[in-house]
Amino acid sequence: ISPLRLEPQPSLPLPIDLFGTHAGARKNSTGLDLTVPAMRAPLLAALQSTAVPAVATANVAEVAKAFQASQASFAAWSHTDVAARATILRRAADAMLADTPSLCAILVKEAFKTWGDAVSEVREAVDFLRYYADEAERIMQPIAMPQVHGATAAAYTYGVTGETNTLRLTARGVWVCISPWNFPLAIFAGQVAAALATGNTVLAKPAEQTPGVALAAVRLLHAAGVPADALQLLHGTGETVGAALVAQPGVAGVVFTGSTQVAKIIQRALAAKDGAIVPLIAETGGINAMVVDSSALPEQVVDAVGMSAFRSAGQRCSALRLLCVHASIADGVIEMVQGAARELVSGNPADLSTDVGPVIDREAYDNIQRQIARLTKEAKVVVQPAANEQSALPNLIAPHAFEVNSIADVQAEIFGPVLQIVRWSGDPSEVVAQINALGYGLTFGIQTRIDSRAQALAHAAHIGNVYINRNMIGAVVGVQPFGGEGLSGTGPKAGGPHYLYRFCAEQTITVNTTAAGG
Ligand code: TXE
Repeated sequence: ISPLRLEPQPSLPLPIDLFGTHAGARKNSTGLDLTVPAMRAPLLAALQSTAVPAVATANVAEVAKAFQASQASFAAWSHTDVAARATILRRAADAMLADTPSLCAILVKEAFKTWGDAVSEVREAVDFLRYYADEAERIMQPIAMPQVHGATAAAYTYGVTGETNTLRLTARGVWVCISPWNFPLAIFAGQVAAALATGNTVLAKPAEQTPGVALAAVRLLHAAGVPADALQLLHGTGETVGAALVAQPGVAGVVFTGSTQVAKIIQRALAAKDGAIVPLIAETGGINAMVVDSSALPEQVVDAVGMSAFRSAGQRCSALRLLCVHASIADGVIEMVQGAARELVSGNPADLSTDVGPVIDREAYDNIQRQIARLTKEAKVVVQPAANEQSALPNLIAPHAFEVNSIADVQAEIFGPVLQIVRWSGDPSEVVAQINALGYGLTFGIQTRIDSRAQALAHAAHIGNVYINRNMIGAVVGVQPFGGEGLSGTGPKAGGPHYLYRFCAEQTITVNTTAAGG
């Protein structure tokens, strides 16, 4: 069975004019200097030579067949030694790294990533593969449990003699991996690698906007040695293929990144199924705030805002949405935000000097424009692009900022380069309480020169990732485990030491060593 029938994909309307426009290009957000010819040349060559792979959508019958094939491949893959699975994933990581230019070219053409964002995304995907390979090897060794817990037998009531206890982790079965378009390679690769490293088999459905880069990644994983049936790719919309995957009887788990609304749809669908209680790992959006007190350094704040609110066209789940600035420095900070926003170049992502590319599609564009129109009426306009900046490319939205009256006015996540700013005075812990009340809990920034306050506010926030005196972009694999609370997701954090446990079943084996045969 091959869910990957190839059909032409309409090519994307990107006016590519690379060679005339990159004179004077600047270091981009990753710190990668694309003005260095040796770094730039392979990327630009790949842009010319790499086409976005074409894909075909699956139907519901194909989903069911793919599921059966996945179940059939589970025994062999889950019994493959963890070290062998890890070796395969590391081989795929090496291949992915070697393929950086062509993967970047697909990300630029298909997801409208800037070059800097594309390069850092490939690196993140590579890191996910390597990290989960290492982690699986670390955690999947059986643990011989002690006969008595604690330093002294006297500390606990019970100990055991005459038996051994072993704790082991095992794969659960077929995992459904559903990924979004905003990190169509890194999130996709992370989900898939976590499930495969732990011995599960995978049915993956990438976002319908970005199927090509997922297909390119799957080809590398298959070539590295992942059996075809252990990793299958199903393309189509969420409502059809996504829902059909979740509905398969016998799904062992679902890992999802996307909107809160769809996470809840999946949770309800899983709960309604007969049979086992199926785990869901969901990573969703957030109304991410930054609290700036009167001691903060305005330059640092504004750097953080430029990076967090507007880069990647605001299409990161971690992006800053709400800047809460102390009234005593608000005028100065707002003026600097206006200046910083003017500095950002919005335009063709294939152009090396572009900071902000188009948003993913017309639907996203229309949604963001609706929110901009509402805020233009209800709030004070702080940053608005010139008309010619807006019309340079289809679906381009240059940075916007609005001043709103209160935190409670901010009800929806706007998944685009739109910042809301609110002034506060009084007790900063009250501000954190209001941010907590929004119900999301993904990222949170604190800007202050008072260390004790920074720690107190961080501890008061019901938020998964807190960034003190820096920007709020960051999910460094193995260093900054990433994931939220409340409406922002279930955890465990991706790229962290607890993530793989959720993909595994735990088993203790107790052997009576005094019995015959023991
Ligand atoms: O996400 P969706 P979209 C948030 C952000 C954004 C919003 C919408 O708030 O504005 O989501 O983006 C699949 N059963 N984030 O529309 O719809 C779908 O096909 C099973 C946050 O892209 O949630 C895609 O593969 N699957 C974020 C995936 O779910 C379904 C990243 C995500 O789609 C389905 C992107 C269904 N019923 C968006 N419906 C982050 N945390 O990074 C859809 N899907």
